[in-house]
Amino acid sequence: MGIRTRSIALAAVSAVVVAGAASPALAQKTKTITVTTPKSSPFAFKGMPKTLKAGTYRFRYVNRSGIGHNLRFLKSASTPQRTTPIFTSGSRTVKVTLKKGTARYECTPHKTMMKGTIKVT
Ligand SMILES: [Cu+2]
Repeated sequence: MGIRTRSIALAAVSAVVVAGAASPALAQKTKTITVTTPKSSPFAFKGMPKTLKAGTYRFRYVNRSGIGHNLRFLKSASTPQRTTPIFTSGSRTVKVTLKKGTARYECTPHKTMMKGTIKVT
């Protein structure tokens, strides 16, 4: 039994480990939804869906307004409370698991005009 035999055996083990890890990770990949507040519409959440299937989502909130905003999901029967920090430029991400019902979201400093709901089916 030389060095060559041993290398082949190790290569086979590595291949099995990689294949086993890749399949479940792909199947459970969290969907990312990008929501943007553009400069031209500095108090809007553009790209926020009106309806979604129940499940876990990553919301990537892009703020191009230069105004301090956050994207906050309010606690309800379908939504746990989750929020990005308040920030003025760039993007932040919030991960949320939605259940069937109505999910509510807002920007905390501007909640009278920056708010909405998602129907979760
Ligand atoms: Cu705001």
